[in-house]
Amino acid sequence: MIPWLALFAAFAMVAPLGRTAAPPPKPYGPVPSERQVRLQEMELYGFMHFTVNTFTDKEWGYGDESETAFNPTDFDADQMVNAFKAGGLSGVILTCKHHDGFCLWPSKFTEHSVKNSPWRGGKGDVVKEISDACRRHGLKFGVYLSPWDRNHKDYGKPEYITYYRNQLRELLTNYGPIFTVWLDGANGGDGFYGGARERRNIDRTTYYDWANTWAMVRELQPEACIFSDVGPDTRWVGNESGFAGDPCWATYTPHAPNGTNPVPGFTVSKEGVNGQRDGKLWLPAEVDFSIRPGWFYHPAEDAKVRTSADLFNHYFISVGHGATMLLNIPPDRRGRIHDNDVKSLEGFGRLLQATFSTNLAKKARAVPSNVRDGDNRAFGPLNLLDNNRDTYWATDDGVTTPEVVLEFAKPATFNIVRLREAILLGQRVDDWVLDAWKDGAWTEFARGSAIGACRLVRSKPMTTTKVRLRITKSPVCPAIAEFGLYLEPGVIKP
Ligand code: FUL
Ligand code: CA
Repeated sequence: MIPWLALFAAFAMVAPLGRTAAPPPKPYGPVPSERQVRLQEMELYGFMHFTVNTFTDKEWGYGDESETAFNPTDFDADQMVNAFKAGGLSGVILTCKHHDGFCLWPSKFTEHSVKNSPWRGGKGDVVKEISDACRRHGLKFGVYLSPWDRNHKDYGKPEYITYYRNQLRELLTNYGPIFTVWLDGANGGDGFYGGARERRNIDRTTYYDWANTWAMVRELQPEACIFSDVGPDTRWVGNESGFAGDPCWATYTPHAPNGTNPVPGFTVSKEGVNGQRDGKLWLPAEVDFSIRPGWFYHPAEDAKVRTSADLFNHYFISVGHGATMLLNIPPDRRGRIHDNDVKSLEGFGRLLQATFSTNLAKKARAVPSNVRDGDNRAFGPLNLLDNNRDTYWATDDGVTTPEVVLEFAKPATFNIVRLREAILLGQRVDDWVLDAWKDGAWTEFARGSAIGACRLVRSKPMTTTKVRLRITKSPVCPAIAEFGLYLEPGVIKP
């Protein structure tokens, strides 16, 4: 039994009035690991795309860029990390090396790095400065290390895999705790490759030998998640436009386009958008997209920064569909986050804060149609309102379509509903409906299928004394961790 489940069991044993312990519901289907739960609970974190491209105005450097191109004029890690923090982001994933092969840290294994740039007289280390700033400001730090390397002469040969692992080892040993390792599946073939200037095609199913690289990550940073098209901890949602499907199941079976072995860069990526109800793995989707049209900073895009309202909309269709939101904000040529991006992030952070800091459901009485084990408090409805994802309302095993009503003494006005399942017990619910009490009768205002770690419903504002959640289909008894109601600022027109 994993410790978290042991905790559930222990909790269940503290039944009131000396009642005997009631077993918690049995997990259903694939369940998350602790590291996956931790990542899902982060919900929203940031990408930082920075390299020679920032200075050459490119998205994919060819690999022949001079190290002297990298020269931020006013680098400030605190300013950047604070901008991420203002947006409510809980972590930063830095492109330590992008496809062009330039390293933002002074790697021992190449000359193609900050150590040969004019920045900080060749003594600088972007990875160190950003990871230290993250720790100072309470954000987690993660690494992106591009498997495709258009600079390295050995790319395509076995020697390069040794090089790649040596670099990953540096990143995973010298910069403190890493929350995620981001493994990009991209490969465009042609590159500089140490002057060869040719096309190098690799067999993606065998070349990288991912199993052994993953094992190294587990050994060096056991708490870190690994992202790739096939996991093992998080999957690509299959688009870079900023949304997860509805539904978006955390359960997923990656498939190769030709029916063989799926590997990073070789999957039917559009399946990532919804996952599959009967997916074999717990592999939640991560929604990566940029605050600007490009991943890297381009001066011509300064007026094309997404607004706070736009980011907020995307929160509902990523986090609100059970995925995590990975928002890219690229540093500019100073080595700072541009003012337009900072303003947008600050506004976004304020919207999140103003919306989710007050859970109106806390004022309600939750009245369920059934509680597991004859009203055992360990599974009771108060667990829906305690802002704790580990406690949940559950019903008896045979009761798979229960309902729970939030009753208010005075009418409440809300426009957002947040549902969470107790995901340590798997993704259980198939279908649900929400109703509000209106003019003496129930009126349906939303329905859906997957719930998972988080399901947000955003609608027009409603004022009512009763809100009802009906589970209309579930293969096993539901285990619902949270049922919250919120009102976003500005939706009520004066
Ligand atoms: C893609 C890359 O090719 C883009 O440049 C970017 O890094 C994005 C996050 O992943 O595969
Ligand atoms: Ca709870």
